[in-house]
Amino acid sequence: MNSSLLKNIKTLFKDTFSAEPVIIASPGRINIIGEHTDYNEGFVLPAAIDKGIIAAIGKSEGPDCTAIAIDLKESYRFSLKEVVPVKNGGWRNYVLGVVAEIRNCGKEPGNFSLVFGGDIPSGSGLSSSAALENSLVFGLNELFDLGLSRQEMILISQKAEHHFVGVKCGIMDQFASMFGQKDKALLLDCRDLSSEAFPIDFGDYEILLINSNVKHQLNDSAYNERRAVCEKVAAILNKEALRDVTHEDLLAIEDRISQANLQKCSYVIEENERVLKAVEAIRNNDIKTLGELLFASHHGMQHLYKITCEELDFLVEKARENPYVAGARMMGGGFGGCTINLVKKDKLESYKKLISESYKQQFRKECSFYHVHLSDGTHMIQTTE
Ligand code: GAF
Repeated sequence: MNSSLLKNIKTLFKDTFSAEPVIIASPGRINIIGEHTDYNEGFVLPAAIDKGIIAAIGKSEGPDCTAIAIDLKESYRFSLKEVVPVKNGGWRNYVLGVVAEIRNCGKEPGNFSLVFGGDIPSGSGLSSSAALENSLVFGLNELFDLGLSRQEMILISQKAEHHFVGVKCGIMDQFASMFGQKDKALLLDCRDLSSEAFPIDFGDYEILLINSNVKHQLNDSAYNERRAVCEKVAAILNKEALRDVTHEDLLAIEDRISQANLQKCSYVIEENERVLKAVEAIRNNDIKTLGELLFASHHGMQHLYKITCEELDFLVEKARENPYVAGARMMGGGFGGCTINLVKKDKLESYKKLISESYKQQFRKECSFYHVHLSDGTHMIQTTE
């Protein structure tokens, strides 16, 4: 819990609005492995982290709703009579989208006031957007007694992103943010949303996130294009999703799809298999195998799925060369954001020094480092906290 952020949000809310708010903490996520497998109804291995969004939400007596983004020092007033996407609306569309999708479920929130802020830089690939969506739907559910289950809430968050932001995301981010558990990772089957939370112990190694500080832009059509390719190939094969497709199936339609699309689908099939192998490796405390799977995942995203960038490839290459890093890969949607690295605990500081110097030399800009702890999902904070 970021106590200074919490204090600032509470103070601003109190100074601006008269109602007593509910305060919601909603975490971002990491993903150990399983990238772009979620919308193919496959497996993912994410965890919620101790960084995310804090939102104060209260009922409003006035005729409108007001939302304030404390970090950006921006505020937005809107009427529940007109909830439509705003062109280039940024964070506003997450807020509007959640309201619209709650209504699509037949529930009616009243006018509200919202102040929110976070400690994950947007564009770092740690799912600040899912954290924001979840905090709002969770808060409105509390405030207006809407009777939504956690599962209904994550589907609302996901649809808000589809319809108001324009990203056809899978369910991993919203799920991890909502259902995270302290010190545990979640093996999620994205087909039926069944999951298993299990304790993570990397022994002598620790997770280090390195932000390339290249802002990833999910609404970049590249994400939606990848999804469309996967769905098209599954449809050609008469399968529900790529989850059901094998390498042999792909070879059978080799002359009907481009080489590039065949490679993309191969990546998804392989990545799905890697998730299950990674779970096995974690259960056996086999960090070496887990690390190799992370490197292989990055290799697939770089050469087959083609969603990395120069900076991410550089960071993973450096990790590969270093004997104290068991594995590394880019994380999230791609084209920027963070790499996840498994680094020997007693070499962390020297590794960070080495990377920050070489990254600066190569790209004339800084990378940033984050240490994260696995934490609980979206929850209400007692106001005495
Ligand atoms: C983004 C999406 F929001 C997720 O649903 C997932 O597809 C991820 O990219 C890639 O694994 O974070």
